[in-house]
Amino acid sequence: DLVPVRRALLSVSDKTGLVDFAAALVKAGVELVSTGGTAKAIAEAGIAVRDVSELTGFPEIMDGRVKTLHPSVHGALLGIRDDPDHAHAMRVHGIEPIDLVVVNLYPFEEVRQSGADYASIVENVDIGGPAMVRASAKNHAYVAIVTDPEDYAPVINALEMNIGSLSFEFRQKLAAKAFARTAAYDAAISGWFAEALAIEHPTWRAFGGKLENVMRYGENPHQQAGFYVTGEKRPGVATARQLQGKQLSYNNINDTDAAFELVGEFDPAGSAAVAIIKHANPCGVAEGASLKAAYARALACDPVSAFGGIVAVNRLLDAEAAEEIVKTFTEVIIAPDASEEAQAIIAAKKNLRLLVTGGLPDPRMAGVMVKSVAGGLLVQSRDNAVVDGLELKVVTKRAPTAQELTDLKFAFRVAKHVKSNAIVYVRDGATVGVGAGQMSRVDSARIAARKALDAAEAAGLAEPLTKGSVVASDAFFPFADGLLSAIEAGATAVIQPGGSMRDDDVIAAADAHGIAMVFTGVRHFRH
Ligand code: 93A
Repeated sequence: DLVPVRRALLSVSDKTGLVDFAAALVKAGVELVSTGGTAKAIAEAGIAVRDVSELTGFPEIMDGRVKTLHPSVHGALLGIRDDPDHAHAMRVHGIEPIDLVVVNLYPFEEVRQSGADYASIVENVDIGGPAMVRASAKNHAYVAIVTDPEDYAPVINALEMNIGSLSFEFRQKLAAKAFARTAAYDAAISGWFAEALAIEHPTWRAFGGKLENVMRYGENPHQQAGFYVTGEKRPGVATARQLQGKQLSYNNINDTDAAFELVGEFDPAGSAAVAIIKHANPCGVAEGASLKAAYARALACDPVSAFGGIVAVNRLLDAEAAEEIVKTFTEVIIAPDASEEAQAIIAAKKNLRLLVTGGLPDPRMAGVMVKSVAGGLLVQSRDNAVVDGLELKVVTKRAPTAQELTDLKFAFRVAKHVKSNAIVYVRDGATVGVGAGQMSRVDSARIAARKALDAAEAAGLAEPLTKGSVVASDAFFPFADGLLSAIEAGATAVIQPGGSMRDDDVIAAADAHGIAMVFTGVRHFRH
């Protein structure tokens, strides 16, 4: 399967290593044919090279748009040498066979990155180059195609080893690489169009799922975004029916998902529950006898942040709750269902999106979560641990009271849905302070306590609701300081995974203040 390399066609935009490679090819007895700029660079180095117009009998025309798109070139690349008809056609038409093709394409990607104007970008869409690359790669039974300067040295080595020939295996590998290059090149071009027209970006498809819609923009206005559905049977933002309002934005979908997953932690048979979400974190979660009562308490936790938030409820949205919710500017409401009356109330707010899901997600259900990192995807199973299924261990002298224990579980359920480091204060089935997303746990504790102070001030209360509250931490306290900060804020009981090297210090601090503390043994990091 060794094919001797007698003639090479070189046409490269990136001229890295070109002259050395050309010289080595000539030394190996290869005749060189080349296009305008490439031929010039080779000739200037004093290396013999024929111009491709000599082969085609045709000059480069249209500013180079047509230089190699000619039967003399493509016949030389595509002809099956062992086929008598093909060989005959080559003889009759004077087509000189080409055994090695060296092409790298117009730098479309770089030109596009450089912020060039539309016409320049279009001009850098290479047509003749990919045509030669694909023709040679198709005909790899006879032709070797080199698309990467990194392969120049291996080609010369192989030619030396096989006394002027290349093996089939080598040509096959080069062909595979060539098609990968033209595929990536075309993806870059169609990606450029996708951006300009706000249509599906070709690279998104690699992540799977079915395209539901292309958003006006992503997390920020200069980012493109699409929403793909996986088909997972789970009541939630991807399967919900939108009854009214504008199209959901990227951030809306992300926040609505966070809201509904959180409210799914609360069994609607037990009590009504409401979660208000901003930037994927809860700014208030509460249970109540009715959704209206629960909403009022959720809102009271942080009324400032709730402005422009997402509201999720765990029961059929009724009229009295809808009436309360529309009093605050809200982006999205998501509910298992909504009564006709509630729908009519919401209809008065044209832009407010109302989503109904037909049920609640099961927090225990297994599932997959995907996150992209530079050059890769991180995949993990969904955090489906729920506090009711955990064995809680009292580690302090004092055990929590029944009311404290109920609130501790509530707090831990919420903490699972707060970005780490998460600290959640709860009193009587409502969050009264949430500290989210800090790099230090003690900062989260302080922020949560300070927000409770602000809320108390806004409500005209004498003291913050953290006085006599319980507190949850999504991961263990590495030191006693975070716990001491919570005690200072007025927490009387604590729930946390435990497992720190300094658990003994933390337990001693709790005991010294008469605090009840339970360990869950399970951590709820969320990033
Ligand atoms: O303008 S093209 O689409 N039309 C062609 O016929 C053609 N032939 C080669 N682009 C064409 N090429 C490209 O020109 C090659 O892919 C290479 O990137 C470049 C080399 O041009 P020069 O040798 O003039 O520097």
